[in-house]
Amino acid sequence: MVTAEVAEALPAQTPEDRFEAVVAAEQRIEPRDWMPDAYRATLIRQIAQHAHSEIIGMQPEGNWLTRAPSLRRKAILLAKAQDEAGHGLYLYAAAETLGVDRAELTEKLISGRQKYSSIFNYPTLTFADVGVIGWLVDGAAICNQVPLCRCSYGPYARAMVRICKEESFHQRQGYELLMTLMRGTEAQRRMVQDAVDRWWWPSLMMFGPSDADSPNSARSMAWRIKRHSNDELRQRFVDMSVPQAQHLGVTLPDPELRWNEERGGWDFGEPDWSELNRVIRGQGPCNAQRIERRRAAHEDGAWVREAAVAYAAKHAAEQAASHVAEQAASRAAEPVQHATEQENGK
Ligand code: FAQ
Repeated sequence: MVTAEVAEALPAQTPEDRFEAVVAAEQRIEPRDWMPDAYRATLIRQIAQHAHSEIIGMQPEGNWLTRAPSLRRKAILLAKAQDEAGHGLYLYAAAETLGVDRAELTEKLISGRQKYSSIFNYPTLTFADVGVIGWLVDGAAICNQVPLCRCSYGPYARAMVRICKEESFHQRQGYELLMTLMRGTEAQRRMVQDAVDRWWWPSLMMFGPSDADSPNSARSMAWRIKRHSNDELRQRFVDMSVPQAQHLGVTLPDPELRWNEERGGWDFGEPDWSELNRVIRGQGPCNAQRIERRRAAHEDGAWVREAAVAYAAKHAAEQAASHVAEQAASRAAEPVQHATEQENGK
């Protein structure tokens, strides 16, 4: 394997060669390194989509903040939504290292020119949905994102390390909520099963289209941005979730689900790809509502951005003025110092 040190030492190395060698050696590409334009564009597309998903992803759960059944559940949910806002911010910051501006990315989201995960276009009808989002949606996010901690682009990989730790906490929170409901009344158990029935297939769709229909996978895997294909990760998620569903006491809504002894994994049915395509195209149950809410929040927040810019300008002007004053004071002190040195016979 070529290491970066070896790559560095190669004579007459082109930037392209160095890029390829660093990626092949499992080292990181950093913001100031040369990178192919298409690599940069792919990262901006994926990181922006990921950041938008975290921000829009607060909405379905936010629906239950004022109606959580206890103060404890409300505090937990509020903390989870705050984590998601934080994830969005790390990811926008990672995207900015590639030379794009966060304001520009937000504009692209609210004008429909950039995507966010299909999963957040489904409604949260009962409080059990909050538990199922934690268990299945965060569970799918973990399966997809743990390998991204080894992504070839440094700032994205590093952001993912912290995000994954928090997602794993979120998943356990969701599972604990569901376990509590399953120990409750018959009506609560039915509520959990109903939520699982509605969220199972959309969770499988989070991994993207099947490998045969995934135009970006091959190149992203060659560049070591993605480390596994969409289908590989989907399989990993099913294998992880089936025993968890059994332990919980719910049925996954897939009649084709059965253990395959030969491959040591669960066989499962084909997701409805036409539904995924509809949701990605903006025709899911809540697409219009999600974007409208995001646009309103952005417009309502205009005064905060203006205040922050005004404060930054004032702070910079104050710093510049104090720098000028310091320089003037040190120039004024110079002749005195010179005279003192002469007096001392230096
Ligand atoms: N939804 O060629 P591929 C979370 C698009 S965060 C919408 O396979 P790629 C935390 C795709 O962009 C969840 N669009 O694409 C949380 C591409 O369109 P484009 C978000 C989708 O990039 C939990 C086209 O289809 N996670 O859950 C979807 O190689 C709870 C062709 O697809 C990430 O973003 C979809 N499901 O693979 C928050 C993880 N699938 O751009 C709150 C990082 C595909 O060419 C509560 N992203 N598309 O026009 C990835 O790993 C990848 O981008 C994939 C897609 C796997 C999503």
